[in-house]
Amino acid sequence: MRSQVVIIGGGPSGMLLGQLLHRKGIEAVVLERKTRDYVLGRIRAGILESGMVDLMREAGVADRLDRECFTHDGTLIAVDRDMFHVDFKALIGQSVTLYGQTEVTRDLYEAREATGAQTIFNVEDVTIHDADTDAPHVTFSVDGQARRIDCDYIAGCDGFHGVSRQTIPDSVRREYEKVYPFGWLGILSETPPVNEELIYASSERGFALCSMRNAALSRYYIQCSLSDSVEDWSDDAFWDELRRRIPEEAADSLVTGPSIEKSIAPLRSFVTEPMRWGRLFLCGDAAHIVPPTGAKGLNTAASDIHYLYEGLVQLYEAGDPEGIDRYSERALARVWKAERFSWWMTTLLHRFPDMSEFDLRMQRADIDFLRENRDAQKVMATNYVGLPY
Ligand code: RFL
Ligand code: PHB
Repeated sequence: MRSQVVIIGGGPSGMLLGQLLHRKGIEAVVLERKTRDYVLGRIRAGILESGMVDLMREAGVADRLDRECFTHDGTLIAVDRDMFHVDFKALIGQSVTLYGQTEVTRDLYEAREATGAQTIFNVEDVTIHDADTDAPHVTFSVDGQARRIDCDYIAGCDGFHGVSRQTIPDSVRREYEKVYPFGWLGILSETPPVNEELIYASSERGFALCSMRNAALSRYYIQCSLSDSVEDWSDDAFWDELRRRIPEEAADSLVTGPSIEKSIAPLRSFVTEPMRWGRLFLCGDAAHIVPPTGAKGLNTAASDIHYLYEGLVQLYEAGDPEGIDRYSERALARVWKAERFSWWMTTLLHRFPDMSEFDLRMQRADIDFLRENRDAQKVMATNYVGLPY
């Protein structure tokens, strides 16, 4: 079998790229290790930058998003019992969009299915061959049968644990990593959100985030220990702990209920360089990870897809390789700024186990400066709504 592009990974990066390329008449097969239901069952991101929303529109998959999304003009930052507002709209005239990654992925799957483009699920042993030559191919097995696809280009959209990144030889690949000494325990519950906008809360018991999916579905997170498991946290224990970490007015109005999903995610900052090797391009979590504090993971995946898509269109339509040749450089320039912002927001708001009294005072001074200084708030707002592509 032959395809112009093989996309490894049917998460949001791979499906968005597939849909954009399809609209330009560029053929791409998607290989996904899991089942469709498994992929659509993942609960992850909630906040979309305008760049991501524009890409969804360009891919022709934004009808439901435009109908059902919520616009957030700012966010709340809480410190112990105090709370202040960072008003993105008033500060820089921009907003963010609340629309779950689960919905983004569903819209992309439905649109792809309507086009008849090929997605192969349950693939095993995906292996990339000859990516540093002009004739790469991908082998895999499905239902016990060995398969091969010859192609022009390979997009490695297979997340942090995928095979694409590992295909780049050690002598070429550099990795930069910071592992944080805590995780996030998240729950989804069919309860009205505690507040219209998100509340990012720093407390002496650790970080908490109040988010949502819609008027009847809330998403909450608390910083937890890396040794915790989901079974250690009953719903009641979760709600009690959340109440202790958010301002009293929010705690008093919090509506609780049974969780319908509960999971723990470790926090990590990670970047691979370069993001291209020969005819293989890494996109999204396959190339970089951010801690979720700045809501940048999916959004940074989207900017990668933008650069790669533009590059491939420039190549296939005009025969000009400039865009794909500069893909890694362009993507990384934006990735590192998202990494910095996510690291900063994580450091600002979490309790690290080894913090000294001095470290705590530094953290407090940083938060106070943000509360009092409009320029500092503008810097935060500019990064949070998303840097230009
Ligand atoms: P994904 O979503 O991991 O998808 C990769 C896909 O590749 C498949 N795969 C393979 N397929 C074939 N062969 C192989 N060998 C394969 N290995 C893996 C996998 O099954 C999977 O389907 O990566 P992608 O597409 O790059 O998307 C990245 C985003 O999912 C991620 O960055 C965000 O979810 C991060 N994130 C957030 N990002 C935001 O922009 N805003 C947020 O508010 C936000 N909140 C979050 C988050 C991530 C979280 N967790 C759980 C890590 C909140 C949380 C709790
Ligand atoms: C979410 O709603 O899941 C969410 C929102 C903001 C973040 C992280 C996660 O920073």
